[in-house]
Amino acid sequence: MAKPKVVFVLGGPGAGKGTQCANIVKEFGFVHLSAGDLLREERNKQGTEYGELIETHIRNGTIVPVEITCALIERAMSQSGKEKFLIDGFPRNKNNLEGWQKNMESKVELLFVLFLSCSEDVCVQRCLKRGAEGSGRSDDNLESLQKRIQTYTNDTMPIIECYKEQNLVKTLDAGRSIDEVFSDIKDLFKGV
Ligand code: UP5
Ligand code: MG
Repeated sequence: MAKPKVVFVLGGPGAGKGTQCANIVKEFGFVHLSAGDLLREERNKQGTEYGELIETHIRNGTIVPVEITCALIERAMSQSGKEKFLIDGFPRNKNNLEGWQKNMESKVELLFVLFLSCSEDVCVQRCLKRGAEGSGRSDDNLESLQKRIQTYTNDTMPIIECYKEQNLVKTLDAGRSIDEVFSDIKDLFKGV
């Protein structure tokens, strides 16, 4: 049987990963797996042993150990029964990358990495706006956002660089309108 196909979607907080993944799902039939959403769902479960640990990382903008995140992703992939996945917001640091390489890399076909590139300022403003509109996310506040940006710059950018060296990264300017960004995304997904 063919291996499941994967596109990683990376970019800073508020770059539009979730928004654009929803658009891609509608047009191209991928399954959207947001690592952040999977972690928030796990945190909210009754009786999970990881709830507190996940919440602490989310508030501090630090990264949950890969064993937890990768297991959630793998489970969601197999439960879906589908074969084309957008993995949104993962891998975000060296620990994530190494865990993925060890457990998952050989089981999937990585098509490319979609990098939604966006200025720090725009990222912060979008998340603050979402928070003010009642997102309910415990990390949509200035203090958490400063930490999320720091983690993104220090830990996630080197992972994107690593994939760039393998010529796997497709970069788009995500500071534009949702429609403008999606119009370019469509060109990238045609024929996938
Ligand atoms: N918006 C979107 N696009 C817009 C546009 N072009 N113009 C104007 N507005 C736009 O969008 C954010 C907001 O901006 C929305 O209000 C949207 O309408 C608007 P969204 O599509 O949600 O952006 P996204 O990039 O998905 O932002 P998100 O906040 O989800 O990104 P993060 O990467 O910060 O959050 P995530 O959920 O991935 O992770 C949260 C935390 O979980 C991490 O900080 C970490 O602690 C933990 N985590 C891990 O530990 N490991 C993981 O593998 C993943 C997460
Ligand atoms: Mg998101």
